[in-house]
Parts: sequence; C-alpha cells; structure tokens
Amino acid sequence: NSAQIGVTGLAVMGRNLARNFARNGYTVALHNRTVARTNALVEEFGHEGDFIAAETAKEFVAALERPRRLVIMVKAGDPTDAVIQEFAPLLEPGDMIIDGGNAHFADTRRRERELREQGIHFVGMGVSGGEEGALNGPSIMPGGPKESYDSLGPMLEKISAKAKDGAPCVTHVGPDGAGHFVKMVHNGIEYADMQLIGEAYQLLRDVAGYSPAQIAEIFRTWNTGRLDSYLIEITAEVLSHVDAATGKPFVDVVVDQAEQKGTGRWTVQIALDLGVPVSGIAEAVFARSLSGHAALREASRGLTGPKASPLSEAEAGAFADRVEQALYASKIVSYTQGFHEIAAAREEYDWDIDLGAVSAIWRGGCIIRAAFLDRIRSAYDTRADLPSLLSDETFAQEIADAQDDWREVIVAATRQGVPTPGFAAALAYYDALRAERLPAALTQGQRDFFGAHTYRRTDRDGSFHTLWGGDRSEVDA
Ligand code: NBP
Repeated sequence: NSAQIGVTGLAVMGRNLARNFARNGYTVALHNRTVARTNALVEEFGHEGDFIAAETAKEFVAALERPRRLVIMVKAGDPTDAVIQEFAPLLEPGDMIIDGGNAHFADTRRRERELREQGIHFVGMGVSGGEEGALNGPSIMPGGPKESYDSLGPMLEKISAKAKDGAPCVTHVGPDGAGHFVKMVHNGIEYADMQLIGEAYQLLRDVAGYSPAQIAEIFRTWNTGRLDSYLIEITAEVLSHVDAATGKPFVDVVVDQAEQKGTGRWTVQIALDLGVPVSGIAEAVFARSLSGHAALREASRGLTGPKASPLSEAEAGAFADRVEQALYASKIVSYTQGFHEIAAAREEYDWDIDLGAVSAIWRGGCIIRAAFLDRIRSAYDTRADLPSLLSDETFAQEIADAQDDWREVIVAATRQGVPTPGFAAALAYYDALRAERLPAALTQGQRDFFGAHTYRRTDRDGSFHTLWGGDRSEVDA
C-alpha cells in the first residue's frame, strides 16, 4: 500500500494536517526529523486513518505513490531549505513538493525556480486557521504550476474548510509565490482587523465607560450584523473571560505588549517596495511595536493629555453605534488596501490572480473569515477590473452612510486622547483618495526648488523646472 500524500514536519500544524488528510480517507506517509514525533502521532491518532510512518527520508519517499506529493510543514526559512535539499535528490520529474509553512513569497519564487530545473513541481501553499484549521479544515492558498493543481486540488478541496454555501476554501491562486503572497496579505489584513477591533474596544471602555463584560455583549450584538466574523466572535469570548486567580477581567491581567511573528511586517515591507499605501496595516504593525516599547512608554507616562470628560450613560449607547460604523468603514478601507497590494503584485510578477476567488477562499477556515468576504466577492464578480473596493457602489454607499459617525468617533477619540491610528489612517486614506487636489503639488514644487527634481503641469505635457535661484522663469526639463 502506498500513500497518496506525505507530510514531513509533524509539529502542531503538520500533525493536524496529516490527520485531516487521513480522516478524509487518504493514506498518509509521515516523517519528521525527530522520529519521536512521528511515533507519537501514530500512537495517539493512528486509529483515525491509514498512516505509513517513515523513519528516514528514503523510506518516506518510497512510501509515496507517483507522482509523489510531499508536504513540508517545518519552520519557515532555513529549515525549509534544509528539508528541500534533503528530499529533492530523491525525487523524480513530475513529483511535487508542497510547502505549507509561512514562507516569504520571494523564497518560494526562488525555490520554485530551482526545483523547476529538476522537473519538480514546487507548490508554495499558504495555510490559514492555526492548528484548529489544519485539523478541521483550513483556508488553503496554493500557488505554483497550474498543472500541479489538477491532481493536488481535489485533495485540498476535500480537507479544506467549506464556506457557508459549501464551496471549498481553496483555489489555485497563481504561479510560483502567488499563494504565499496572498497568505501574507491575509495576515496583514488580520493585523489590521485586530487593531481596529482593539481601537473599538478602547473607545467603548475609555470614552463610553463600558466594562469588558458590557463590551463583550456589544461585540456579540455586532456579530449578528454586517461585522459577523470569527475575530469579533472571539473578541467577545476574550472580553467576557474572567481571570480565575484574581477575579478580574482577563484582559486586565494580560501584559499590554503585543507580539508578532513577521507576516504583518512583511506585508508592509513589500507594500513599500511595490509603492502601495497599506496605511491601515502599517499602523497595526506599528501599534504592536509601540506597545512593546515598555521603557519608552514608562518614560512617557507623565506626558500631558487632554482633560478627559467621559460620556454620560445616556450618550454611551449612541456612541457605541457610532463606533460600529467607524469600525465597519475602517474595515472596508483595510481590505481595500490589502487587495490593492495583491493587485499590484499580480501586475509586478505577472501573476494571474482572481481577486474575487481570493476573497471567496477566505470565507471559511481562516482567521479573517467573515460574512463581509461574500460582499467583496460579489464586488469583484460584478466587476472583475474594479480599480479599488471603494469603487464598488455598495461599499461606496456604505461608507457614505457611515462617514459622519466615523468622523465623530475620531473627533471624540482625539478630544479624549484615545489613540485610534487604525481608524484615523483609514479615514485619511479615504479622504486623500477622494480629494480633488492633494498637497503633492506643493511637494513637487519643494522638490523642484531644492533639488531641481522637475514637475509636470496640469495644462500641458512634458517635464518642467523653474529657475528658483534665478529669474524664476520656467524651462523645459
Ligand atoms: P514549527 O514552526 O514550530 O516547526 C517545527 C517543525 O520544524 C518540527 O517538525 C521540526 O522538527 C521541524 N524542523 C526544524 Br524547527 N528545523 C528543521 C530542520 N533543519 N530540518 C528538518 N525539520 C526541521 O511548527 P508549526 O508551528 O507546526 O508550524 C509549521 C509551519 O506552519 C511553519 O512554517 C509555520 O509558520 C506555519 N504555520 C503555522 C501556523 C500556526 O498557527 N502555528 C499557522 C499557519 C502556518 P523536529 O521535531 O525534529 O524539531
């Protein structure tokens, strides 16, 4: 008996992915650098399906039916290269290496290129949903050669999450690094979503005066509407949780320094390279960094803030409704920015990515799963070449309806000294995009003044320079 798929790297993610394949009726070959992990899996979960445990790389490869499908689930970076170097010499043309780790898409592009020379299909596969998703159905974002999807796709469709309409949350995203790129932006959007939710929480607490338990109830109500999403749902769970040791709200006993593993930062770094303004995601990454500067925060605690005047109980309810509007409008903007980044990469790397399909596979299994993604899909279904999500009529109308409250919330936050970088960046992006004129014209003037960098004119073609140090006449540049 031979295995239809093999998984090497059996820490939480690999182990659960292997079990997911087995539970779906596939025979799964197992391998891990440290054999104890392989044995533990077979011992604990061997009854769940057909596993073939392999001690050595050779045994592992021999256990796979051809063309071989070999999933790597190890730590991203050097370990992934080490594993590829170990297995590639044992493989034959037509075999597939599928990297399900959180690889940087540039590494995936390089690996795909190198393995292509050997005739091996390399599939960089984004997997979202954490260990729970890996076991019960993740959102899966495979890239790589399209032909690999013909045989791999049906298996992934089986193990993936299913959206509410039953559609599997997986699609062939695009060539080489496209899958990992989309997974990275997914994580960037996740950072932004979490930051916006955090700002909503702090406003409800510090401006409206609600307790964590009351805010949990507000989030539960929001979760029955257009904000219906996994992150809002778990936010309510976290906020209503009470610390057993102290009897205090759990959120009050946790150190307020957010950590990060890097995919959010990558999203911003690459956006800078591509020249795409992902300000909402950037603010989310910066907010986490700022929170971690403990000494700096300690040293700044005495700085003067505004005179705080919390809302009355009567005003608080209406304010909470406004915060919902602000959160929703800001969320539309961060998705707009994230999809812009994917569209820019599609252009840069000549990837054929269907943005509607991307939003569709995020509807289940992953951390940002939300009812909202159905709306994004229908926006791209209506118009595949939508310049931006904000150009979609429905979203544009929703923001138009939300904007008064959105602005009020930011005004209130500013007055009370509550930081809302996510809400504010989203609004600034919106206002900048819709502006008739931007001060960029002045910037161009300054650049021409100090550096003769030239400028273009609104009334005729060409590049121009003003002789600032001379008679200030204009010359063709
Ligand atoms: P880890 O990222 O903690 O990696 C542990 C695995 O890597 C073990 O199997 C370990 O083998 C193996 N490994 C290492 Br470390 N160095 C190796 C080397 N030089 N050669 C061979 N194997 C090596 O595991 P994880 O948390 O299950 O995540 C796996 C991948 O999935 C990562 O890329 C991660 O970013 C990604 N991911 C994780 C999540 C999540 O929620 N955790 C979600 C989505 C994606 P050993 O047992 O012999 O030490």
